[in-house]
Amino acid sequence: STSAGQGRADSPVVVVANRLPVDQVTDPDGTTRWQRSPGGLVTALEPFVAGRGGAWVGWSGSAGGAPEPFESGGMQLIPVGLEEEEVDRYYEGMSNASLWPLYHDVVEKPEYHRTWWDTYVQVNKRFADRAAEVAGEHAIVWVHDYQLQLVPAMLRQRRPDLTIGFFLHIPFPPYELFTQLPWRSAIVEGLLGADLVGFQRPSAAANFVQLARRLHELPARGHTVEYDGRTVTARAFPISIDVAAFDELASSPEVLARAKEIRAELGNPERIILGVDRLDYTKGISVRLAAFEELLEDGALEAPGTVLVQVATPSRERVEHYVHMRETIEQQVGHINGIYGSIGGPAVHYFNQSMPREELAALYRAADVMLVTPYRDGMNLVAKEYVAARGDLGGALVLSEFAGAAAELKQAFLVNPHDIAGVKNQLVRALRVEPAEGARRMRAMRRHLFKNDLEHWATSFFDALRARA
Ligand code: ADQ
Repeated sequence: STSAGQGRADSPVVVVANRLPVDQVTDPDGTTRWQRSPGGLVTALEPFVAGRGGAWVGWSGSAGGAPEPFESGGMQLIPVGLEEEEVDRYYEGMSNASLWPLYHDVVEKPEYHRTWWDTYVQVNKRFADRAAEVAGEHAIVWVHDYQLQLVPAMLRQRRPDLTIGFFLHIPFPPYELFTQLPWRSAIVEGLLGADLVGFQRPSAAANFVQLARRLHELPARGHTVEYDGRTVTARAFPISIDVAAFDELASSPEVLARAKEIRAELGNPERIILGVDRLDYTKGISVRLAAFEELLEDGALEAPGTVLVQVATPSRERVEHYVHMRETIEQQVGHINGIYGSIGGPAVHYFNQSMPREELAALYRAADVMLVTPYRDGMNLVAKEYVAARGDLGGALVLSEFAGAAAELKQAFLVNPHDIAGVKNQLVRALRVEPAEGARRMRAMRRHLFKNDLEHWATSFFDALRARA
């Protein structure tokens, strides 16, 4: 039993994620209210949680004490409070300045601080406590992402009756990199608390099984590890998007009209190249700017006949790596426009803004080539959104081999983002592809996506987890 205000202790399904599926918004009159988050994950998980007295445990996104649990969209929402210092150490420190770069091939050097780790442990305990309080007898609990890797074991210790799943949205590094982490054993043990550990790619699942074997000398075979008298399964569940919804949005009359308008506002260039990313050093934004600049320099491309539109959503602006990266990118953009731009005709249109989904869909529809060049990415949903948006079978996708999406979108123009000459070649090929050949590639990728959408992902994971109950 739980005390008042902690939610009812009878949820058959509990989702545990860093963030709640709602954002706190303040109206002009100063009153605050909760608004459903725009992300796809919420849409995907809601049907499994809502309507069955399910619960979602997460942080509200602002520092301070936890608001009371409340109901929203048929779910019990259980806020976890984080103090300012905990946000600094658990979220911006351990999660985004240690684990994020380490798990993305140390693209930037991870920092390791014991104070960050101690707070990470403390905050993971808090999430595990809330989940243990709200879960009903033999409930199914699904824990999400790198911020909460200790929760599975902490939860199992409190509630051995539960069936626990974990899904990692980002890559999982090989033994040689992972073992840098001073707290490597604790993380592996944390994850081994789950019955099912899901990853974006089979190689990530294999990395995890190998770690358990080599670091902990545990018996491991294929997808499974024997630990503490239990069998832990590690498997790939590649995440996706709501393909049908995105397809429909992108072919609506409003979006099509806006796509035309965008082209006109850009000065009716012959070719539009597009990049859309969270402003993150893993996304390889500099690489594509460099490739574009060299092609202008070589004379292979000319501005403003060909323009690059780069939309980069502000992200993690208090983490130092991000401040530097933003300066570098903005200098690069300024440099290219200084040399290759003309009055009213920049070569690069750069936006450090978040945009509504309708506007993104219109940009995808207007773009002749979509450039997705991360150095490392768990999946990359932008690539999938672009393909879903091209019901006209137009456009071409240039995609990094180091994005999880490359394993599925095989008909993309694949590139190694470390190889600038290769990126330039593939970009030029994509710009010049014959319409029939472009359509053939797009059709094949769309066929794959329609079969492997977000609902398919959520259902596969829940089915695999229920099979363990
Ligand atoms: P992210 O690193 O955030 O996700 P991604 O998968 O590309 O990366 O998703 C970004 C989302 O944000 C997309 O839906 C995109 O439309 C949206 N977005 C990007 N720029 C935007 C802008 N300017 N305005 C509005 N929306 C914008 C992490 C992992 C990924 C993994 C996902 C899901 O890093 O590898 O695919 O989780 O598991």
